[in-house]
Amino acid sequence: MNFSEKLKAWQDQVNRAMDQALPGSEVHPTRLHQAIRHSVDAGGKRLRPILTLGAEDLFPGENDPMPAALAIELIHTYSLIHDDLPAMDDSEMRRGKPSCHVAFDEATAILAGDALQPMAFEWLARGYASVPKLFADLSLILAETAGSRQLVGGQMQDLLSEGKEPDEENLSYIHRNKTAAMIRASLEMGFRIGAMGEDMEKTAQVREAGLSLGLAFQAVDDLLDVTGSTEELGKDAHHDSEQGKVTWVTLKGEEGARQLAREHTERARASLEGLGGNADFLLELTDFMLERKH
Ligand code: GRG
Repeated sequence: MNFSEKLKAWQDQVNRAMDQALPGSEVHPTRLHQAIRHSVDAGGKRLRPILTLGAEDLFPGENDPMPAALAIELIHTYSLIHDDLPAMDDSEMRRGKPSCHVAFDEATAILAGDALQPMAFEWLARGYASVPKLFADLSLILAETAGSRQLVGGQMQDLLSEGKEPDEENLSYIHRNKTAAMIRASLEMGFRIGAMGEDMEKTAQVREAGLSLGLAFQAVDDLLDVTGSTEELGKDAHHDSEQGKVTWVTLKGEEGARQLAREHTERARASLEGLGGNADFLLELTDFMLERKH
């Protein structure tokens, strides 16, 4: 299979596994489960689960990476639902559809996001029950990444910085924690599940690769906010600029942001190449993420 075929095959596998594992929309209370499905099924790129599958495939082992891949997508989806709320980023569109609170209501969207968080750890517990050390390590990576020093901390700092003077150090903190940490964790969890998962030197290199990939992803996201259309993006274009958000484009201009994305991409490639193993898919995905249009 070439790169695009493999990407599509993995996206389909993730979507099927997700559909099977999620409570059906007929499960009581139906409104909550419909809201969860509305957001999870809305057509995200499944980038994080695919990074997990790709990282396990670097040194394939005997454990299935899919439960971890789904768990990280649940946390990612909860963060999008809550980020779209009026109290946070106030976005009406997500993944080409009305945001959860627009399609349902605010209370339901809060609860849908709340429910997705324990569900992620429930799926890890079910998926790795027979490998307790692996379950503990994966839970620790995901809990730390989603917690107050990383994902939630990055979001807090982002909210606190709205309308403030541009500050490169602060922006780096926000992007490292709000965006790059979850991308790093996706790779790290997949690598941990594979055959070399307990090699600390390689783990450090995987973390480096993931962080650089995440920072490149965010620089591209900042660029797409000014260059993409709402139709292409599936969410409101120019949203950051309209909200007075500081981004790499406001700090460094379009060319500066593009240059930054290229530099982080190069760093991610170098770390991945240094790992050995079956890195071809992840290397192509790294380039694909730089060129993405949504
Ligand atoms: C509410 C705790 C909390 C955190 C929210 C995810 C997030 C943090 C904010 C979303 C705003 C944003 C543009 C973040 C940066 C990049 C990002 C996470 C984009 C969305 O990820 P994609 O493009 O989305 O992978 P899909 O829909 O394809 O999964």
